[in-house]
Amino acid sequence: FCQILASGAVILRHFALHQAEQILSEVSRVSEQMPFRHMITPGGYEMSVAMTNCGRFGWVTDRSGYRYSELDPLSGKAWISMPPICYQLAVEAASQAGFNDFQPDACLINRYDIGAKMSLHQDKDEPDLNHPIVSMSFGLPAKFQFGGLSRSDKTQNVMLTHGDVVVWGGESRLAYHGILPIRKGYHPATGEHRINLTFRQIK
Ligand code: MD5
Ligand code: FE
Repeated sequence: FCQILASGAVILRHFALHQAEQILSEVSRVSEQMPFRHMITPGGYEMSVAMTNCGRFGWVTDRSGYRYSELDPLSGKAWISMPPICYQLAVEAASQAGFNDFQPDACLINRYDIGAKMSLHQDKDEPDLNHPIVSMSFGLPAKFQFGGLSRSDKTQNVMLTHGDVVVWGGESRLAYHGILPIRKGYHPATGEHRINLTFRQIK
């Protein structure tokens, strides 16, 4: 079932539930070769969220800034290709939300340990903001903060749970958002973690 959170923001509850085990085993396979790491923001802070990528492009940050890179800065090698099951489900989710020409070529994989958070920010490193972002959540639940186009706009909290998929497009594409610190817990699929995949189209 499908909920409209705001103009352009569609929550597909449990949309990835049946594929969860398969997707999480692909995440393990990717992270065996391209391990999760805590990247450094341009301001010099270590992110509490651990990240890796798959697909042609990966999102990276270091002291010189945020960018998409075809190479993993740790290994110097190209990222692992995007697993077809992930690609297909992301395309299907985008299509359910009315985006019929979404061809993701970047998948950022976020691993949140207990206490990890992501402060309020906008996703604006992608060259074509007409493409949506599809996000899939697995494991421990998260309280997602969803705001407006200004940092100071009031935010609403939305719980994202195992198997939920959100399509962020249209007017919500540039909305401020964040993840409040993950609360202590255990999920049978991920243990003491929340895993989030975001699919983006760079080229
Ligand atoms: C997460 N990740 O749950 C979120 C899911 C990130 C990030 O924020 O940048 O890796 S993506 C949420 C998102 C993307 C684009 C727009 C909006 C939300 N929004 O308008 O709220 O780890
Ligand atoms: Fe974001």
